[in-house]
Order: sequence, then structure tokens, then C-alpha cells
Amino acid sequence: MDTEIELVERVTIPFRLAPKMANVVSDLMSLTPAEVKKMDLIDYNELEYFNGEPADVVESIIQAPFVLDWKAVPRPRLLSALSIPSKPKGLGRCGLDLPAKFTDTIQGLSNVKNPSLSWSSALSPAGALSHPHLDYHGCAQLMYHIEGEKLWLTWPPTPKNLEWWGMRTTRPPNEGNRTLDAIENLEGMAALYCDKQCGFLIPPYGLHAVITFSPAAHSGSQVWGFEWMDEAFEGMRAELGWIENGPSMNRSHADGVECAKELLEGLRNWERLAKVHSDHERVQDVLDSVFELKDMLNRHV
Ligand SMILES: O=C(O)CCC(=O)C(=O)O
Repeated sequence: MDTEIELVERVTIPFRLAPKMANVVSDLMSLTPAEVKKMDLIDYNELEYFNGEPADVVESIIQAPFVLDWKAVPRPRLLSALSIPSKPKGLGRCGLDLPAKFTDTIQGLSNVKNPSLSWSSALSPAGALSHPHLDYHGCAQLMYHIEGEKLWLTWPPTPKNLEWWGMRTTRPPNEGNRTLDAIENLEGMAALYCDKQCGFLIPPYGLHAVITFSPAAHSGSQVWGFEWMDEAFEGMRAELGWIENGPSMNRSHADGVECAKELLEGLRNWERLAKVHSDHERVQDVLDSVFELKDMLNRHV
């Protein structure tokens, strides 16, 4: 049977200087101890968070391509650093920006003097596989592939796909092969193979899985905009449902409180969007959804 796989649409992202892996390594190595604590370090071998230092990631990026026996014990680490903040002397120098067509939007961590600091980045070793997941609570993400070879698989936030994720969101990712399960059972998969610099967009609540074939770096920026508001608020309502059905979804009370707090934080950005673009025709719809969700989420914190 011939099956056509849809391709993730590319987005042209303007910049001043072409970003390089060296810019990302520079950001990683100049993190303050407080930033190191906040950074997400993942060991893709064990599929768990890792309490390590920037130098551990660099070591893993260098060593991973040479590992021949992945069953050896102790296993070599496959460490990725996700969410590395950009610094003026690192990726910030490159001036990554929003495409001109992104009017009526706001960026996360927005720094008015240097919007390019709104772009954080990630470094991953060859062999990293991040199973399908969601990153944030209600924003779209602009992505920019900087270096290496990666395959991105994405699934749209349809009710079926969100229900699938809702049953797994608090379960360990190494239960079964979640990527194969998603390929077989979810709808609307799209793929993007990146081996050259390119930009693309992940909509709010867009599930994605990423396979890294060679040492790689990419960057991302959180964006809120009216064009994604319907899927963002639908996804937030779905998350609220997961909090409310906590026990039947394997979600602890503490997880629910944490998730409600993060959703409330996300809503503050929708309010910020409504304030900055107060003449947009859908401002009142945004404010109505924010009001409704805030009221319900506040009962869970
Ligand atoms: O590159 C990776 O290993 C995972 C990246 C990812 O999932 C993300 O940036 O959201």
C-alpha cells in the first residue's frame, strides 16, 4: 500500500547572522549556576531528567557517534540540553526574528531591546529520540533548525490525538515504544527531515517526536497569536479536563496543581497579547476564554 506522508510546512525566519552550533555551545557554557539548575537536561538512554553540568552534554555530543555497543553496561549517556537561554554573545548575536507575516503576535521571554533573546536552543547527541510530547501550555512555537540531521514528526491537536496524549501525559515515556504507537494510532502525522537550516512552526498542542541522527542544534521561540487562539483554548480546556479527572488518568493531585499553575501562567500571555493588540477583532473572544479558564483553574491551585 502506498501511503503519502504530509510534510511540515516551512516558515522563513529572518536573521542577521546565520546561527551556528558554536553559538549554542557558547550559550550552554556561559550559563550561570541558577540557569544550569533550570535547564532541562535529558538522558535519552534512560529517558529521564539528568542532574548534570553543561560539560556533560558536550562530552555526550562528542562521544555518542562513536558508541558501537548500546547494550554495554554501564551504558554511555545520551545527554540533550533543552531550553538553553540565548545570550547576547551567543545565539543572541544572530538576531533571529519573527517572520514579517507574524503580525498581531507576541513572543515569550520578550526582550524589547533584543527580541533575539526570546529564542532558546537545544543541543542533542546522535541517537537521541524524544518520544511524542507537548512542550508548553497554549502557545505556538517557531523552530529553527541550526545544524545536524534530525527527523521531526508532528501530529495536530485533534480531539483524538489529545485524548491519546491525555492518557499518557504523566506516565513515564519509556513504557513501550510511544513513537511507534503514535505513528500507528494518531491522525494527521506530518514529517520534516532537516539537514539544512530551515524554520517551521508547531501549533499550540501540536504533539511532536524528534529523532536525531548526528550531533544537532536547533532553536525555538514561544509565540502567542490570534490565528492560533482556537486550538490553544481547546487544548487548555482539554488539560483542565485531565486535571479534573486526575485519578482516572493516573495524575496525582500535586501534578494537577502544578499543571493548573502553568496554565494560569500561559493565560497571562494571552492577556498580554490582548493588551498589546487591543484593536484586534478577536480581543473580546480571547478575554472571554481567559476569564472562563482562569475561574476554573483557580479552583485547582
Ligand atoms: O531535539 C530533541 O531531542 C528534542 C527537541 C524537542 O522536542 C523540542 O525542542 O521540543
